[in-house]
Amino acid sequence: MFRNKKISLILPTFNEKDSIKKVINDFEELGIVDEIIVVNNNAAEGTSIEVSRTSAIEVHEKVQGYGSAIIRGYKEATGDLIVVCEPDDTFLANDIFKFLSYSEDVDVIFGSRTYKELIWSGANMGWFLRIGNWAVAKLMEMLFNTNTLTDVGCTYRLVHRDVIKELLPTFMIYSNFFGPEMMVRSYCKKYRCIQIPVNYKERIGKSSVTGSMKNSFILGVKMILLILIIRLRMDKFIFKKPK
Ligand SMILES: Nc1nc2c(ncn2[C@@H]2O[C@H](COP(=O)(O)OP(=O)(O)O)[C@@H](O)[C@H]2O)c(=O)[nH]1
Ligand SMILES: [Mg+2]
Repeated sequence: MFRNKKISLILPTFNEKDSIKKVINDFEELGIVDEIIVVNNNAAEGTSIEVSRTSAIEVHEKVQGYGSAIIRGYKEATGDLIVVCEPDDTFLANDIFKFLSYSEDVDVIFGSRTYKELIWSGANMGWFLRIGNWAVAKLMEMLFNTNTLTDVGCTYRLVHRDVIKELLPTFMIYSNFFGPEMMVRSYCKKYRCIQIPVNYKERIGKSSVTGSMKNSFILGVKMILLILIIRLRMDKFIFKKPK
């Protein structure tokens, strides 16, 4: 609980068998998270056993995709404040306090992984990803007239339950570029949003999204197109929700 508000944590998982238990334990130790929901998205064998050794609840989402897993978690969460993080040990559990401290001021809080001082050695945030995220964030900032944005792909976020319930029907992207969609949908609905710096560490295990420069480049182009398409209100003609 945080000031009488129930806290839910969502951890989507695909390939984090070797780190998920540690990450859950890190959040458990804080003593403030009321509900931990692991969304098993056809995850690596052995993941469920690791989760069963913790207090987390596991749900299985069959539709593949980063967005699909997070959306499922949002549907399951019962807390007043809903936090999404990753079980690959790239984020610090302790950073949840930074999100909570702003939760009384605004509706949605996005993390940013591009602050040099908080990028740990070995983290997958070299110059290309850092500048790329920053550039796409600036495009969003300009087109949607937002506060300062410096990242579009950070999973670590906090949203109030009533806000996410209103946003859920607007989501059309269930794949790897769900992150920027959630941002622009929040701005379109005129929610109060801010972005805050978070620590970003070396991953345990291999990344399945931004592991190579080629994948990151393709993802970046898709994100730019998505932002432009939503700005031009063409999304309903171009995207289809999976059944
Ligand atoms: N690539 C991928 N990631 C998924 C999927 N479902 C859930 N995820 C989660 O999305 C998060 C981001 O993936 P990750 O490989 O860490 O990418 P990175 O953070 O860009 O290096 C992790 O928590 C994954 O477990 C999926 O279908 N594909
Ligand atoms: Mg990751």
